[in-house]
Amino acid sequence: MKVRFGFRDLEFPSSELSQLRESNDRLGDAPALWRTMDADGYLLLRALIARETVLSAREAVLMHMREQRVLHPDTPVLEGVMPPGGPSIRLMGRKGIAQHPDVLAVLEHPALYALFGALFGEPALTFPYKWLRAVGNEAYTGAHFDFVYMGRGSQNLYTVWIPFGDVPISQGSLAICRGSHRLDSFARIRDTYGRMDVDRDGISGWFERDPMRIVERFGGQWQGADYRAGDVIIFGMHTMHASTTNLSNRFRLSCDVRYQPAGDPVDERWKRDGSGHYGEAQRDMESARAEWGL
Ligand SMILES: O=C(O)CCC(=O)C(=O)O
Repeated sequence: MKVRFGFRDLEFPSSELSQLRESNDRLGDAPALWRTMDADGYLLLRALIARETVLSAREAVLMHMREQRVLHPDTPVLEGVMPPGGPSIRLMGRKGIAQHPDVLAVLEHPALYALFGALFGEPALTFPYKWLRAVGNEAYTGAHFDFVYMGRGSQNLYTVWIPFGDVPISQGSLAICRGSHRLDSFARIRDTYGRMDVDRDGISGWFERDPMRIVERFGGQWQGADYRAGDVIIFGMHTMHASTTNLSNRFRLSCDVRYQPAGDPVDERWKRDGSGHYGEAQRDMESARAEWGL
């Protein structure tokens, strides 16, 4: 299948973009899950959440989008078709549609609390802020570490990326650079960019707009997947990730949320009354990378 990654056209699966590995066979075995997380930098868990629960959340988001007039008027709402050149919509936050009960039923699903409770060996908490996204045609997310956006609290913080519906790779889905969290060839990136804070350091967040350049220069392996409603992918703050480009005429709906041990410090920006991001990017990534010799 032809996909676009950043602005390059690639085949999937291929040596450039291979298939993410599933870890469902390790569910219930926390040490085995940790071994996979340590080796690969992620856990892809299929059907962790009931499909119907995710589809109800998808419907709630799309009904909201229809009310906001961002969907193509002459198409079925549940397909989430965007009008040519239509407006985008901001969905993230601590209020509004991101906190709809059907949406929270997915993002704070008991299966996620149970999984993280087992992984941490203590109760888990999740940030009230929810990064709900409707990603339009030709849009994608550049390669980055999540640490730069939320690294002030727990050292044991994890992202869960959750597709709101079936999201084929050609519609823009999450891709991981396997090995980026541990390979020696990424050490300089982890020690420079990987210690930044977008608000404190006034830096733009994406390390690279052209994700394939990362593996060409530093090694690792980009991996992606076609996702189904109910699947989740979990990764740590220093796993390089990006999304493929949405080549369809339908919004890609997804949400990324964070889990950590409940007893650990929490990045104050993402608490119930936190500020969210407050800094402005003063430094572009190109000049920062030149200073770091990257
Ligand atoms: O959904 C996306 O396009 C980006 C998600 C992401 O960067 C994340 O989950 O940390």
